[in-house]
Amino acid sequence: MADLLRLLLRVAEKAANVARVCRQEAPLFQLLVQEKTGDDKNKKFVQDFKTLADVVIQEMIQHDVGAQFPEMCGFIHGEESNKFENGLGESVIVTVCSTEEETAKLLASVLDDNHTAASLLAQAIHQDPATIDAHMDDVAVPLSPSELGIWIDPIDATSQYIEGREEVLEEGHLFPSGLHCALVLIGVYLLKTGEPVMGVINQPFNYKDPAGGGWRGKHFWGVSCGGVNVCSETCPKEGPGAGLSVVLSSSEKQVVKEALTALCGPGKLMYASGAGFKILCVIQGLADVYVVSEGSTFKWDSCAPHALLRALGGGVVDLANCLQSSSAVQDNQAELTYHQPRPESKRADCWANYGGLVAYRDPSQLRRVVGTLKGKV
Ligand code: 2IP
Ligand code: CA
Repeated sequence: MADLLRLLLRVAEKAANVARVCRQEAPLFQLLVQEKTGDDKNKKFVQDFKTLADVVIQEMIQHDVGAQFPEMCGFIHGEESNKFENGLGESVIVTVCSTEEETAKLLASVLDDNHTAASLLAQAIHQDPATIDAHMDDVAVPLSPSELGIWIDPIDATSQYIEGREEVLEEGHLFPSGLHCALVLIGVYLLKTGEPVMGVINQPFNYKDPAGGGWRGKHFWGVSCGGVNVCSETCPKEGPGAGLSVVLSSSEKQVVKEALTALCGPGKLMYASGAGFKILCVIQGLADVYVVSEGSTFKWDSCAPHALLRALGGGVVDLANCLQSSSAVQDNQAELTYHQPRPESKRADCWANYGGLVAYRDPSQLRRVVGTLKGKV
């Protein structure tokens, strides 16, 4: 497990490099945005963006993990399909080749023979990132890679990534939108039970050097398995008697917003972009709870941060399930799982967190939220 964690931290850092390169090179960035069509379309948006960066990052992670752990090859999945269309309407399957030159050649065919752009991207994909050590060597988790599956969201909050607004983050403050909401999410789950056991989150745009040195990222990780719970973050201390703080999508239903306003302390109902970013806010203690009442998030959005929350003693539950039966909350039966597609749904929809979700650190806060929403959603 320590080897896998180390590898995921490295590939997530590589992914963050690709995300940064794609924004730095303006002509490259222009070429990258494409509109999603058909069943892959996230229902929530009239327009959604599929970027070549997304596809390339997902393929790169699949390639690197598959190379070190061949037994995991068929069990690494993500949001994107690797079929990409170039300006001439030709369909190209984007993959990572064994050499930088070959990858550059393949990418050039998607980038309408823009060899400069293709070389820049290929360079970032094949570059070795700095080693990130999680100091996990002394933690023994008896799991073999053949028991594990992976969910990848190459860039969550794509709309914020594309819009590109820069914020200077301050410790302890939730900044609702901007480049920092874009995250690379890699979650590992047990194939048999669907429990999330390891998560790596990379925030490529965490800090911008005011002296012009560019963007620096930040990484977060957690392992929760067989009694082992380790996380790069520590559980924030609760302020005495403070009301609950909740983070929501700005497009959340009015009835949910109203019900939670009554439960939250003044100014403690907040809004933010990005499903992964909102769960990260709960991990970091910037909010106590994240609620989504509809099936607008997917397995690749929640798997990685879910593992971190479990390592901190919290979790992510199916909201509909909790509202139906109180015992589901009490007996820990409502936690989201990641191994089974929803029957009779197509493509992306079969991996939606269909019943909505609640992400929490403290189970007693989860119970308060569920109690408040009962009969109202
Ligand atoms: C999206 C992204 C959106 C989120 C949506 C996700 O993933 O995180 O921001 O909506 O649920 O599926 P909201 O910000 O309203 O919570 P992606 O950007 O990868 O499509
Ligand atoms: Ca996403």
